[in-house]
Amino acid sequence: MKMFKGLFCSVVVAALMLPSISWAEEFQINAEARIFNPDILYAKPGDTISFVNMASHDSVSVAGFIPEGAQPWESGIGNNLSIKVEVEGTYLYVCVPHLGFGMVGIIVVGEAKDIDDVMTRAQAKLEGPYRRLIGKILKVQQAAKAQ
Ligand SMILES: [Cu+2]
Repeated sequence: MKMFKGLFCSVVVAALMLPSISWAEEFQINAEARIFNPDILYAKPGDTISFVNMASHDSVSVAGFIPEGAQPWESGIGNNLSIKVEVEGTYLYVCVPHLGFGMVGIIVVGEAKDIDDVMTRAQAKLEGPYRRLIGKILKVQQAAKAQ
């Protein structure tokens, strides 16, 4: 019995230590008036990101501007939404009702290795208010170069 107790304690201790190595984080992106805060979020594969305070807002991933194999999302207006990001790369999203105000954001999962390609495609393909994303892509690009 004593041995089992010792073994049990070892397992508990090991279980408590493991998450400190690979613990997935949870982030919140708060919808505030006409912006997402933060508008640029850095996360890791496996992390969860929640869009909160979404009354009158939505969060919609931009088609063609999330990594290949990643799940697109669309919260619907007024709905909070949690997504789990698994695929490394750059994700662009917008709030459709407030797109004209520049209510757009970027999630970078892992390293922003694809950011130059994203910028090239964004300049070629994004139209109208979607071009508000280009300034934010530029910030991620500059941060990646500064490293
Ligand atoms: Cu909005």
